[in-house]
Amino acid sequence: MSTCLPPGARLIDSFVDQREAEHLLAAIRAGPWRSDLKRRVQHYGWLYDYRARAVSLDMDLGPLPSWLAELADHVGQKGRFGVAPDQVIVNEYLPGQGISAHVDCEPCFGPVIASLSLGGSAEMIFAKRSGGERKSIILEPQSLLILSDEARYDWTHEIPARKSDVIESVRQPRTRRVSLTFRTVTVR
Ligand SMILES: O=C(O)CCC(=O)C(=O)O
Repeated sequence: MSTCLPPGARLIDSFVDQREAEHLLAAIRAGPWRSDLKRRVQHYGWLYDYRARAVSLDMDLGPLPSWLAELADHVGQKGRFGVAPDQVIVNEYLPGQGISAHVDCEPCFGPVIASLSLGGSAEMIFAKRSGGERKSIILEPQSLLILSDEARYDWTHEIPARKSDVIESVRQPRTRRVSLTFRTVTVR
């Protein structure tokens, strides 16, 4: 498996600094966790129905909270979203937890998706939907991953449910990782 990003993906290191990361983690700590998946999640802006793979008008949760709104605008600009993200899902991954291979709901969300990593690092694996080519990267804390074009639509992404990853040839135990995924809802 080659270690790099699929076409249309970008990784921005140190997108937030340590102070902002701590501020975000503190706000998330006090946020409304949902436990309907194997991992805990928080939904902001719009609720996403994982089972139906849908967002509908009655799932509008209102504007993003103030601690997220400015960050979402910044992500939207850096990620060239066109229309600023108005939905954020916070995922908490304890060691051993991951997210299965998927492409984010195509009719629900716009053409750019971005994910900010906080806390621990984890390997993300990309697989091309036709042909099965695979690539992988380590998502470092405070980095922002942006998926557009081919990376958004033609490749799945996955975080294997593992307790450790091999990083620079050394097996390293995972620690708690929290991610914020930014999307623009297209249901109107
Ligand atoms: O944790 C991440 O960085 C990715 C999250 C993700 O793929 C998702 O919420 O659909």
